[in-house]
Amino acid sequence: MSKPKILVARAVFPETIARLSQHFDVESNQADETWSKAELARRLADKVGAFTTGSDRIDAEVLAAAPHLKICANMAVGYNNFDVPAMTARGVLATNTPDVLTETTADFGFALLMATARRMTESEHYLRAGKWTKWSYDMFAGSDIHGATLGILGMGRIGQGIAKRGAHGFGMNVIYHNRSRLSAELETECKARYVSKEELLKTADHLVLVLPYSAASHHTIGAAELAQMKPTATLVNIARGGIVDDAALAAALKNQQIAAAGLDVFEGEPSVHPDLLTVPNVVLTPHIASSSVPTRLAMANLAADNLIAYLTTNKPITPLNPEVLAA
Ligand code: 8YV
Repeated sequence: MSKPKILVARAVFPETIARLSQHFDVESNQADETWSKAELARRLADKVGAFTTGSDRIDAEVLAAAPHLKICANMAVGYNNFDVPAMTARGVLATNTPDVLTETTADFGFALLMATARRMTESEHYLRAGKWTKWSYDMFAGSDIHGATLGILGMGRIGQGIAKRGAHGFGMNVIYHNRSRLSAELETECKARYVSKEELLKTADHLVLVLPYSAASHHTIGAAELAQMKPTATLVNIARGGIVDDAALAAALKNQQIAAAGLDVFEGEPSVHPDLLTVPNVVLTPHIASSSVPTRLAMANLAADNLIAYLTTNKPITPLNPEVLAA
């Protein structure tokens, strides 16, 4: 009997391909070519499953070209590349990779915060450029992490991980805002106090964004919000491009309306707003918050396991639209 056909839309660990190949006839993109949406749709025409990443858009148009498709397994916890209602309407299961990346991503969020507040990349560029000729009393003087007020916008698993690092590791005063308030037990565990968005913006010394992207969270931080922040504040975005209005942020950094920003995600990435590339008080990284070797492997394996579990036993591990199963 021939094996079911699946598509792996981007290059992944060879061991993940090998694992999938035990169950499926795998077409993979190990060359890591950049496929257009039309190309992705064309390759999905005869597939029952797809292994996707955040760069692969699955919407009604793609689904219309993939009549046999039963599941798209995203190697990401975020899934704004999926039109989930369109997938549900077509009976296509969506899965993501929660939990396995929480601690690694929280580590990175904290690292980016520290690099930003303490001006690490700016000072490194200065040193590499041969400009360091003497000690100065205020050389790259930044802001403190310990004892400062850490604001977190979006208090899911990753936000909680950052809160715990700040509160327990660095003695920070942690405040947060979220669509829904955490239980009293979780607030105690994270040593975090719930505040309004306005209070968060006004009182945070360091504001970290960890909320999911949707039409509702588009430009959650724009010119008006940046204007409410302290002039000494730092802003860190490890969530998604589009949550911050990058043009407004570049202007705020240029005018020193806020002190600095650390950005791992960008509107329209991998393109980066040109003004962000010219301001010195910003640390820029190419969407790597989850990128430790063990975590990326765990994410790939969970996406693969979702494909295997659903297509062989009908029991996916981390479904996003379980109503498809009931139907
Ligand atoms: C991924 C991420 O690297 O999991 C997420 O939501 O943003 C990252 O961990 C990226 O989306 C690739 O799929």
